[in-house]
Amino acid sequence: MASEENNVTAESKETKEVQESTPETKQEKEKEATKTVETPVAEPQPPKPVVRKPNFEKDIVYLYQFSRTPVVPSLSPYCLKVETWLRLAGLKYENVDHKMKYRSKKGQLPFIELNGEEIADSSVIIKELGQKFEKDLDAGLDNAQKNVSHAMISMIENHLFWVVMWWRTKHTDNMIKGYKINLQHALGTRIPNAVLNVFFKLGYGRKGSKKVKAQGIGVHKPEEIMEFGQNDLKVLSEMLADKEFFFGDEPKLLDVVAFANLAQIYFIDKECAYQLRDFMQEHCQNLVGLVNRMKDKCFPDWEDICQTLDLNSHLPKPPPEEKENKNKDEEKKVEKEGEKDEKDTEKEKSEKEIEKESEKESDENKEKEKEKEEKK
Ligand SMILES: N[C@@H](CCC(=O)N[C@@H](CS)C(=O)NCC(=O)O)C(=O)O
Repeated sequence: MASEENNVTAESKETKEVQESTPETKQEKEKEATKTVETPVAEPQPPKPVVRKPNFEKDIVYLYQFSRTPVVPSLSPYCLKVETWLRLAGLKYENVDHKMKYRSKKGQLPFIELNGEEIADSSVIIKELGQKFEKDLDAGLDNAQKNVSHAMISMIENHLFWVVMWWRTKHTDNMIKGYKINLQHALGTRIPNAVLNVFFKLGYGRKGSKKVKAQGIGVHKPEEIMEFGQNDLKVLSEMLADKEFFFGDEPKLLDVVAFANLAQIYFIDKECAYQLRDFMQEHCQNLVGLVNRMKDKCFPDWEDICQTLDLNSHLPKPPPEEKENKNKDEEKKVEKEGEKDEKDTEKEKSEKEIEKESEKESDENKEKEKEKEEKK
């Protein structure tokens, strides 16, 4: 009620103001009329696309994901899922080398830009691209198979994924070694890897642990979490049995999701101790077979990707001089970013030092107060 009353008051005030400013004399009225005629009528403009790649080509999918690693094309199963799907669907796509700087409006990777529009979240991307380009890997499945696929994808992405995340956040050192992560390259900065690794371990470890706990998996004991993961692998292995792919001779969406997640477990460097990989190798050899089949089918350039860390090894290379100019531009851009990163890191460092100092100070104050109390 009160707000209605306020509206009424506001309305009458407005009317009053309009009346007060209404032109009274004939001259004034004429002046007003000419004003209206002179004002050019603005042509309705099409909305400007709000994209990070303004020089896009029509119907090319621009994929934003993490940088490559020497053991797996993406450390994110969701990014690997989208890229694998794009390749299986045969759509034209280009990875945008953003040095892990951007996130979608939802705050995550992967996202794509298509014809000036951002689409975020692997499932939404696949659904929307599938509809637009009439590509549905699951078209041949019956309803019961589609339901099984849905349940399995949910298990992988909402359960097995978190088991893997838990391990990563608990063993950041092994994660860096196991995936041979080179942060200097990944972020396109000149800050030494030793420094970057420390920040990575603190940031990723702490933030990741919080997320894993909030999700629920992280509250359990390590041996229980490993058992959860092994149970998921067993289910997938039994479902695959001796088939080429989960639903027969051709890969479907479930194969794409399984591959993108199992690759994270299987391709981790052999030198790195990892219980889940050992379990997969010992007890789920058919899943190893599936991972290798998917890799061969969708990533014939896998070795090239892992050696060169090239995000676009699937695209024809530009002629040398064009490439040189492009490289120079990239270098300049990366250099600028590096300088900015260094400043940010310095800032972060001094913030941490300040935090430490104030903690120390408050500890000292507490000590002094305690001493005072004791003297009394
Ligand atoms: N439901 C999302 C999940 C994507 C996701 O969790 N992405 C993570 C990486 S695996 C992310 O971007 N995290 C934020 C970050 O790393 O800054 C999808 O399917 O795309």
